[in-house]
Amino acid sequence: MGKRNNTLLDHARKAGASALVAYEPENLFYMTGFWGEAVGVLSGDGQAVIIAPALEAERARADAPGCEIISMERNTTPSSALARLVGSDVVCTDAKNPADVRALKKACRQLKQDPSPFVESRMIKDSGEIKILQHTSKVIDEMFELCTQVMRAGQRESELQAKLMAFAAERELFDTGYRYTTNPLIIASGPNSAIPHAQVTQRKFVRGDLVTVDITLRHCGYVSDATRTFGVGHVGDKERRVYATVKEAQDRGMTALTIGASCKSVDAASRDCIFSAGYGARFVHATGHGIGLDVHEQPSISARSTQHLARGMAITVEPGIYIPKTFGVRIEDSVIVRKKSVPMHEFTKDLIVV
Ligand SMILES: [Mn+2]
Repeated sequence: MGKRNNTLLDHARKAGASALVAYEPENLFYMTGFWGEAVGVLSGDGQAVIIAPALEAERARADAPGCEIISMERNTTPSSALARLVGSDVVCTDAKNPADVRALKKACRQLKQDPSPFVESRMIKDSGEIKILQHTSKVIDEMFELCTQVMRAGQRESELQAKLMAFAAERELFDTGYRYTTNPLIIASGPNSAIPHAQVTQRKFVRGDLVTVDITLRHCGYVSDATRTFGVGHVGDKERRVYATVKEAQDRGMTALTIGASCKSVDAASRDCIFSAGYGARFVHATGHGIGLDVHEQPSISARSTQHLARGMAITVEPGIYIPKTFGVRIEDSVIVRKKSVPMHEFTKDLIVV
């Protein structure tokens, strides 16, 4: 935690602040090791303090043994505790809730509503974080393996999701709580696969379907994300051509991914390949995104990104082609950026027909 908090304070200083206050659970966890309903305070001396409602105090004490825990009544404003801890500081915070912002303004010398120190620090993963991501990715690979064993024509999307989530839960991989879909996974069959963020339905797989299986799960706080597209029974020529194009685009994105490369150039490597094949307009999202304590974090691997890749970033490369109301293909790996980046996923990207 010590090293991580020094990094946080370095980035706070760059933002013109001397202390940090975290309200978002991801940032609180990054700062303290405790994921819960509480406020994390990091003052200039590098010492993190957790202000937690009484119901969370015991868990906070167990998960963040290095932190002082200040227990208080739920839904009361911790103004006096904040004033004592960071009263003379310029404070950077991720707080969005107006009541939290008011309390902070009252407590400290100056407040900056600027989450950038958290964003910047979290973007580069340390070896402990990378180990968790690698383990999570390995379990996701096992889930693709499970798909090849259990998927069959006549099975519902929802049935496959249930099987996969049981497998995941037994291995302590859980739903990420991503707010823009209501299902833990994306299992999109036939025409549903033309929708990048399809909801899981009761549709049964039929011979000739492509099925996109996008597995985004959290383990020990960290999210890994990978996608494979399977065929059911038989795959037509057009589907095979589109699959080959996406596979080539994913491969080119992976090859472009090196320390110092612009995120834009990685996006272009994938996008140009799809464009040349005549499907430019059918690739309707960015090539990738950062992963970590959040499903989508910085950097963004998109055409408009101004960021560059650095050692230790964790990102996805996930081009796709979506033919409305017909079918779609997406292939995605999570990767740690190194001089020569290698994906964290080993499950084949060749088309598997079940
Ligand atoms: Mn993704």
